[in-house]
Amino acid sequence: MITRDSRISDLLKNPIGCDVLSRLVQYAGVDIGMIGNPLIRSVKLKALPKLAGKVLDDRLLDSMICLFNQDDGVPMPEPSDGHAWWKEAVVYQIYPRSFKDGNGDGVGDIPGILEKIDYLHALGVDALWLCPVYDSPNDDNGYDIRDYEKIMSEFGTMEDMENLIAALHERGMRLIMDMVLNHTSDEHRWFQASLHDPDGPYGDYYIWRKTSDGNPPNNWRSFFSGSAWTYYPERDAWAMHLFSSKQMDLNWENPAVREEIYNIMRFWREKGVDGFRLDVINLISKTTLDDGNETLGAVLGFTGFEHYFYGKDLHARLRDFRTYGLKDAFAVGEMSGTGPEMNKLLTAPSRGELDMAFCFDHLDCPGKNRFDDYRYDLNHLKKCFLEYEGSYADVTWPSIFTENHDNPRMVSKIDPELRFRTEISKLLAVAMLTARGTPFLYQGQELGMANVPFADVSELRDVESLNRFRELSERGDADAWPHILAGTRDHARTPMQWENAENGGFSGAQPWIRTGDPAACSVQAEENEPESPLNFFRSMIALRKAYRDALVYGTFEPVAPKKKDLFCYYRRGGNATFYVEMNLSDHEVEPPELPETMTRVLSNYPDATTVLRPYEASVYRI
Ligand code: ISL
Ligand code: CA
Repeated sequence: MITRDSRISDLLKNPIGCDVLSRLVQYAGVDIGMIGNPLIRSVKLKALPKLAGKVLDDRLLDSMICLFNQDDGVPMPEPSDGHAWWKEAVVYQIYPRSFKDGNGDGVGDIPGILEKIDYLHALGVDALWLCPVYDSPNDDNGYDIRDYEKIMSEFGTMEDMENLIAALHERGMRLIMDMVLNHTSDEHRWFQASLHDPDGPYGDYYIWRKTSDGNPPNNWRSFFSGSAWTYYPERDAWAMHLFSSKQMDLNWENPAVREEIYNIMRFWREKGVDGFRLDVINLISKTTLDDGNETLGAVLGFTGFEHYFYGKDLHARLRDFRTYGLKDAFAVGEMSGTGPEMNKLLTAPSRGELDMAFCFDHLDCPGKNRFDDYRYDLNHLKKCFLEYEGSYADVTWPSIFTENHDNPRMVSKIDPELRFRTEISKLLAVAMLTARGTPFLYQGQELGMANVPFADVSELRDVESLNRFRELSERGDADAWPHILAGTRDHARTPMQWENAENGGFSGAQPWIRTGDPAACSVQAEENEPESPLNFFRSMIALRKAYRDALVYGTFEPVAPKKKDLFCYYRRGGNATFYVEMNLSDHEVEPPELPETMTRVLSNYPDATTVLRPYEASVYRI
């Protein structure tokens, strides 16, 4: 048990304490070495409010202590292994709105995906993850679902969806659907019934609170700006929305809500869906509705987080969800703000909850967030991957990704001038496809697609960016635009570049969002270029598949892990050993000396020399 008399050193032995402390240190950009200092380790928790009262008052300390004790007595899961299709798969994430327009209306759709299925098959990917394709008013491009059992009309029909599932299965490929279960659209029939008939069967499906002073029930902030509550005069009550004001949080405390959710899952399992990506699934249990700590809120960018990012009923809910909803379907949970120890408890096979977690620690450098304009240092990626693929992977299986629909393009984060676009995209292919974990590639990543020089806010479409820009501008923030331009999720949402043609060959009509730069990279051009990122990704995927025992299930043995700017390791298994060597910087570095005679099988430079050139990345066979 952690009490007010416990010391920082006790906290580090507590899995939740350890995760929370290292997250805070990372967000604040403080040198992690500080925690190693014996003086700091001996500080008692009750002294913290005196030392850092502004950041950590008594109330926050007490709620943190509750959080640390939440899993008290729960043993940490033991190391485990075992084979599974989803460990071996290379997954490809599709943002359907931007992938391929099949009917010429400027919006990507399911027939468009079907058109390109052989492209994906030839790339060698085993499974597709589709961002939401359900009926939705598109306040957040499908993450606001109006009907879970209907396809969005812009994307096609249920028949198109069934055809896609069949076409994938015919090719031995699988389908992972995105499931958004923390919230529904305010246009969902449940919400409309809840709003208009508080005493009816849907009255308690959402998180409603009344207040008498005209203020929202607490100070929680939405991830997409403003309060996390909207007042509805129809019901004279406030409803919670952690995301946009059209994404209403479901009340998972209500057994009837959980039953509905299990039925939705059954519906899709029966359609033949193989797995699910569970949107912000760690947010479903709200421990209390008390005010959040304002200072912590200012650091994180959203107040209230400590009360729901690892809520007290999360594990119990997920266990039931596994039993009655998921059954044997694969499930990867999007976890925002949890750390590796928590994720082990959420995903280790012995725990009967989820199979895998998306963890975001590696996406931004310490002290930085997505909206900061800075140059990403690959040494941070290395630090995180060493952790994921090392002791973490002994216990549960990591997900490996560097891009998705919520983040700017990684090549641009590392090298905004794109001097080394090709080298870096191939380096990322090496890092992801030799990793001990499941690689999730994001559409366009295989081409080296980069950030887009949006001219102004009129070119943006994302609700998060638009709200944030409005909020900052209203505050008179002179840096509103550079800030939004650095972090907007729209960088990843411009049309897939199929050809160097108008609209990148994505559509004959004006696309719903502007196109990037199809002259810089496109499928058509890269197909014909042997040294292109596309062909490199293909070769890397093929290598991973041919040497599954080494490159998927094999051991991960870092070489010279402390050497800055170098990321080197062995992957060994079956009868094969591979050596992976990467220069993480834009200058030359000395490679470590190795005794073995090795054959270079793949590299982003045509020939080997005695030094490693900028972002040089190679895979050797021993
Ligand atoms: O900052 C965050 C929390 O630490 C966010 O990144 C949060 O995790 C993320 O925005 C959640 O994303 C998912 O749910 C959203 C949706 O807009 C995103 O596209 C989806 O990936 C709401 O459904
Ligand atoms: Ca279309």
